[in-house]
Amino acid sequence: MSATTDSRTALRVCPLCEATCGLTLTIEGTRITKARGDRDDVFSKGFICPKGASLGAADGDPDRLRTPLVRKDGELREATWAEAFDAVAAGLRPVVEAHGPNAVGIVLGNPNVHTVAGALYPPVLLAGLGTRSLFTASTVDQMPKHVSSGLLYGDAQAIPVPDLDRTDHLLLLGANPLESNGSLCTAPDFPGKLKALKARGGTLTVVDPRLTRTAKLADRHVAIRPGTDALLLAAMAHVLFEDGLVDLGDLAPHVLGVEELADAVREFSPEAVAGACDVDASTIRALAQELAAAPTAAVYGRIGSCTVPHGTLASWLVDVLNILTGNLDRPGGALFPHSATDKTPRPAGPGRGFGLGRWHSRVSGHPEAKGELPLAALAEEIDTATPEGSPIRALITVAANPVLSAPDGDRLDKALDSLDFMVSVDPYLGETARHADVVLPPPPPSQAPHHDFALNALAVRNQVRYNRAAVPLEAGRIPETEILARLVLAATGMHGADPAAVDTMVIDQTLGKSVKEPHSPVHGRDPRELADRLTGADGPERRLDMMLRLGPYGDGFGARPDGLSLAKLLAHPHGIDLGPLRPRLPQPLKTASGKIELLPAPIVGDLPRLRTALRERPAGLVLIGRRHLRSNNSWLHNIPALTGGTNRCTLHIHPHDAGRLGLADGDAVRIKGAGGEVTAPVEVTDVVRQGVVSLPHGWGHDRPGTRMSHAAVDPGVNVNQLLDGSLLDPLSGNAVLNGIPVTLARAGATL
Ligand SMILES: Nc1nc2c(c(=O)[nH]1)N[C@H]1C(S)=C(S)[C@@H](COP(=O)(O)OP(=O)(O)OC[C@H]3O[C@@H](n4cnc5c(=O)[nH]c(N)nc54)[C@H](O)[C@@H]3O)O[C@H]1N2
Ligand SMILES: Nc1nc2c(c(=O)[nH]1)N[C@H]1C(S)=C(S)[C@@H](COP(=O)(O)OP(=O)(O)OC[C@H]3O[C@@H](n4cnc5c(=O)[nH]c(N)nc54)[C@H](O)[C@@H]3O)O[C@H]1N2
Ligand code: SF4
Ligand SMILES: [Mo]
Repeated sequence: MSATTDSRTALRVCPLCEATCGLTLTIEGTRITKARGDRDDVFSKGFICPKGASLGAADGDPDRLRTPLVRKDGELREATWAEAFDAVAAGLRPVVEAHGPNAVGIVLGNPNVHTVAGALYPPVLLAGLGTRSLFTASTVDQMPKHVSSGLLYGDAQAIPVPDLDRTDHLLLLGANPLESNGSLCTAPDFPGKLKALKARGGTLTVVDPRLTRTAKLADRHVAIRPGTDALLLAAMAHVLFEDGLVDLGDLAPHVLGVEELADAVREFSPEAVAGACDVDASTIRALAQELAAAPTAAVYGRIGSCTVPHGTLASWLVDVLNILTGNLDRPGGALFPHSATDKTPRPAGPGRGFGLGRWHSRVSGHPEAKGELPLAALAEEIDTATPEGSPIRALITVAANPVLSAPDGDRLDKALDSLDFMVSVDPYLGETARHADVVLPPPPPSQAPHHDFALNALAVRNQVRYNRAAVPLEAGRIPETEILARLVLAATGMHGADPAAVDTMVIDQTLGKSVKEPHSPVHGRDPRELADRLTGADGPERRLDMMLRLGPYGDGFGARPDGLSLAKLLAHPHGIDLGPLRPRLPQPLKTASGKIELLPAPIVGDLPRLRTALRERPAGLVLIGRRHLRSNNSWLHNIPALTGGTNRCTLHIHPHDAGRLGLADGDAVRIKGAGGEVTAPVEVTDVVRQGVVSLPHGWGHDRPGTRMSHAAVDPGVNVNQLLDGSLLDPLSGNAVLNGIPVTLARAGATL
C-alpha cells in the first residue's frame, strides 16, 4: 500500500504546553507525518506553534523506549512487562514493610498535567501508599500561587485567570507568553490575544528584567530588579489606598480585612521600594493609577514572580490588586474558570479553610504545602539520616527529571544512586531515569488518549475536548493509564490483581459519596445503577464519563438530559464550547469565614521579611532564566527540528557588564553560584538589563548512561547546578530559581 492511500487524518490536542491547541494530524501507517492547527477546534481555532508542528518528530523519536527496562547485574536491560512489575513489587514492598510508607518517595513531573494517566492515577497511588514524601514540579514552579489561593480563598486550586479576550488592561509580571505560550492561563494563541487587546484599544504593561518578545509588544516595559516584584506590587497597593482608588465594587460583601491590609502596606510607599526594585517611584504610581483607571483590568504573574524569595507574597499581591480594583471575578478582570470535570459545586458557605505546615520535612523541617514537600529538599531527604524517621529509601518518579529541573543535580545524582530501589515512568532514559532499577515507558502521544483535566481548570474560556488515541497501540506497549494502575497495585501489596480494579474502586467510591451529597444531581440514587450506566471503552474512559456527568455541565445521569457525557463529547470531535468565564463568587470560597480573607495570618507573618528586603541592593550580578519558543523544560532537546538556531544554552549579558568583565560574544565564561559552577558561551545582548545575566534551564545532557542521542550532541549546562537547594520561598517551599547571586570569570581565569 502506498503512503498516500494509507494516509488519514486524526484530531489530537497538543500535549507540549499549557495552551492545549487542537491539531489535525496526518497519519501514514502508524506515523504522524504532519501536524496542522485544527481550524474547527472550538478553543484554538487553528493556532499552532513550531513545537506543535513538530509533534510528529517528537512522537516518532527513535530514542523513545519501546520496552520496560529492568536492572540486572548493575545494567538496565530490556524486559517484559510482567518481569518489570514483578521487580517493582519486589523492590517497593520490603521498603514499605520495613521502614513505613514515608520511606517511599513520589516525584511527579510536569508532563503529568498533559496526560490522562497523570490526572487519574497519582492521587490513587498517594492515597494507597499513604506516604507523606511527595515532591512535584510545583515546588520549582507555581506553588506560591497555590498557597496564596489557599490562604485567600480557602482552596489551593482556585486560581483566577486573566480574562484575556475581554480585558482593557493587562499587567503582566514575570511571564513571557510569546515564548512560553502561557502558564496558569490556558490560552491558545496567547500572542494573538495580546495583539487583539492592543487592537481594541487596550493596554499591556510588562514587568520583566529582560526586554522579552512579550515586553516588546507592551505599551510600557518595566525592567525590574529580579526578585523584587512583591515590593513593587505592595507599593501599588499602597498607592491605591493613599489615592483613594480602592473600589471593591460587587466584591465588597465577600471580602474581609481591607483596613488591616491598608495598615500592612503603609510602609511600602513607592519611594520606599524604588531603590530595591530599581524602578522610579513615579512609574510605580503610574502603574497603580493606570490599573485603577482602566474600565477593566487584570494583573497576572508567572514564573518570574513565583520562583523568587517572596514568591508567595508576590502571588498574593497579584490577587490583592485585582481585588482592590474590583477586577476579581468580573468579565475583563481575573475570573475562576469552571471546568467540565470540576466536582459538583457545593452551595456557598464557610469551608474547612487551607492548612499549611500540617507536617514538616524530616531533615530541614520545611512545612508541607498542599501536601507536598519542596523538591529542592529531595536530595537531603534521601541522603541525610536523622534521629527520628527514615530517610527515603525507594523512589517512584512519574514524568519527572529533577536531576535537571531542581537545584543541585549533582547531589541528587548521588542520592538517587544510594536508594534501595527506584522506578521511573518515563519515555526516555534521561538524566533522572538512568538511576532507576525499573523504567516503565509510556506510549508516545499518538497512541494515547487526551483530555485536559488539569488545564481546563485554568483556561480563559470554558470548553471541553476529548481525543481517543490517533494510532492503535504498538505491539508490546501498554497504555500509561494501565502502567500507573499496575504501579498502584504493585506499590500497595496487590501486585498481580486486575488493573481495571483500580478504576472500579475509584468509581464505586466516588459514586458512593456523591449519592450522599444533598447538592449532587445523583443524591439519593443507587450507586450500582449509576455505575452500570457508565459508558467508555475502558476504565479511564468510564471515569471521565462519570466526572463529566457529575460535573457542572453534566447530564447528572439523566437529571439534566441535555448535559455532558462521554458519548456527547465523542460526538463533538472538535470539542464543545461552554462559554466565556463567568462570575462565580462566593461559591468557590472554602475559607473558614466563607469570605475572601485578604490578610491571612501566614502572610502577616512573612511581611517582616519583605520589610528587610526594602534595604537590599545586590552588589554583584544576579542570574535569571529564560525560555525559548522551541524548548520544553528538559526533554525536547532530543528533537533536531526543535534545537539549534537561537535555541542554545548561552549566557545572556548586557554589553556594559560584558565590557566591564572583558567578555565578548562566544567567550566561554565560568559562572559560579552557591551550589556549584558551570561554563557556558557568552552572548552579549541588551535584551537583559544591567546587573542581570540569563541562562536557560533544562540543559546539561552530558551525563553518562542516558539514551538521548541528539541532546547529547550539544548538551549545554545545567543552570540549577548553581543552586545548593537552600534558597526557598518559606511559605510555599518553592525553590528560588531567579535572581540568584553569581560571579563570572572568563574560562581559564581564576574566580
Ligand atoms: N532554573 C530553572 N529551573 C526550572 C525552571 C526554570 O524556569 N528555571 N522551571 C521549572 C518548571 S516551571 C517546571 S514545570 C519544572 C519541570 O520539571 P520536570 O517535570 O522534572 O521536568 P521536565 O523537563 O518537564 O521532564 C519531565 C520528564 O517527563 C518525561 N515525559 C515526557 N512525556 C511524558 C509522558 O507522556 N509520560 C511520562 N510518564 N513521562 C513523560 C520526560 O522524558 C522527562 O523525563 O522545571 C523547573 N525547573
Ligand atoms: N517554549 C517553552 N514553553 C514553555 C516551557 C518551556 O520550557 N519552553 N515550559 C512550560 C512551563 S513548565 C511553564 S511553568 C511555563 C512558564 O511560563 P512563563 O512564566 O511565561 O515562563 P518564562 O518564559 O520563563 O517567563 C518568565 C519571565 O520572568 C522573567 N523574570 C525572571 N526573574 C524575574 C523577576 O524577578 N521578576 C519579574 N517580573 N520577571 C522575572 C524572565 O526574564 C522571563 O522572561 O512555560 C511553559 N511553556
Ligand atoms: S502553543 Fe503549546 S499546545 Fe499549542 S501547538 Fe504550541 S506547544 Fe502545542
Ligand atoms: Mo512549569
